[in-house]
Amino acid sequence: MTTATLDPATIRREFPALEQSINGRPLVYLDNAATSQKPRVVLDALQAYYENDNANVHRGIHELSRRATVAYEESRAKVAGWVGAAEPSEIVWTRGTTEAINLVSTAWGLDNVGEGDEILISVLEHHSNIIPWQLLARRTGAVIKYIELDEQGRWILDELPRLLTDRTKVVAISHVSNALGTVNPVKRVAAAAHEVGALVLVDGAQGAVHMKVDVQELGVDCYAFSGHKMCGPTGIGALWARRDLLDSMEPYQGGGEMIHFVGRDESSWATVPHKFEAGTPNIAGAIGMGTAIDFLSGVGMDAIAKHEHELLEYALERMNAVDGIRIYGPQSPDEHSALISFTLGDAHPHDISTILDSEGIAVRAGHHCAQLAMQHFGISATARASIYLYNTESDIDRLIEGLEQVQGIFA
Ligand code: C6P
Repeated sequence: MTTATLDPATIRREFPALEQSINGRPLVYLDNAATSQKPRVVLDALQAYYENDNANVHRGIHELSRRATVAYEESRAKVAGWVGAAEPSEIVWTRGTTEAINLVSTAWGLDNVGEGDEILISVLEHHSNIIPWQLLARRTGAVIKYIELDEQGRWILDELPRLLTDRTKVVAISHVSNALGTVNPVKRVAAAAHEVGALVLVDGAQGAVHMKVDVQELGVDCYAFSGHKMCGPTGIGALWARRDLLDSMEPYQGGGEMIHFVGRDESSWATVPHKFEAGTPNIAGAIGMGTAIDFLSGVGMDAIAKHEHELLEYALERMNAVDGIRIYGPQSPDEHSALISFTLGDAHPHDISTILDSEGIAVRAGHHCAQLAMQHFGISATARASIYLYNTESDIDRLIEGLEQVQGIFA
């Protein structure tokens, strides 16, 4: 049942991993952008699949295979509903966001991008949305262009008319930055990209996790996301793409399950989405991701977004009062997802993370697989606290205590 508000104390009880102590202190988990913790229902669904229904999908005539196939395809339908796909066949299971982007850059890119064509990405992208396009450019002779950032890590869109040309074949952009938390104006860029006939791919790894996503409303062609950042298991994710686009693409990998007929010289392919799902898939992972969607839907995405926003405002206010702190990314919480990237005086982000860990507080430190964004600010790393539905004000208070300790050591 959807509720307008959420009680994190109740929610936390669903997550066994949150019940432990680290270095003698109750765990404060603020590394959700890297991966979220998993609720008991997801863990139970994985166990139940292996205990009761374990069989390969779309292959057996027997009862276990039938059950596994039904659960696997039901999960696909849930994922389709999660992002507003027109039909479940528009969802291709992948290992995660990274594989979904590589699928498009390879299967679509090699047939549609040629020498001198242009690929537009942004300086804010995760390496998963840079390297696949660099590989494509290297193989085809295409050129990569960049949307630059302003001093708050927002895209500079005044340049868009110059950046988009009749050679632009694809625009690949993130919905939400994992390095700074910026919520990007994807819809606006997608509309401009379509005017020059470019394909629009969105890296939704940090998007579909925190907000209701409707790919039709966003007006994009492909949306890639991962299960493990939204309470699901690792090793599973999805690519949503328009059906006609998927139909027009060659397979990404060859093997079992993706064929219709195999001959000695020529073979034909299964229909979409199976054409893109060679080999035995991550069946348990897919079922777990569907269960995670049920769980998040039960809590209510509006309630989750509201809770995270309130916590973000609280965290920004308290963190801004810490002496020597610098917070990167948009200063307004309205342009900001529930993730705060920061440095503190002369303390190296790795030292910040180590000291916080000694207090049982988990944050990430490093370049966050976004080295271009770090270079934009002339730094090599930040510390990053990322919030999810089970975090509380008291988690933020513990973070502040930890930061004061760091400050004391490096003063
Ligand atoms: N970011 C982080 O700590 P995979 O690994 O395929 O599930 O997701 C890759 C990915 C792509 N795009 C964005 C915006 C991401 O945040 C991530 C994963 C993690 O920020 C691990 S580097």
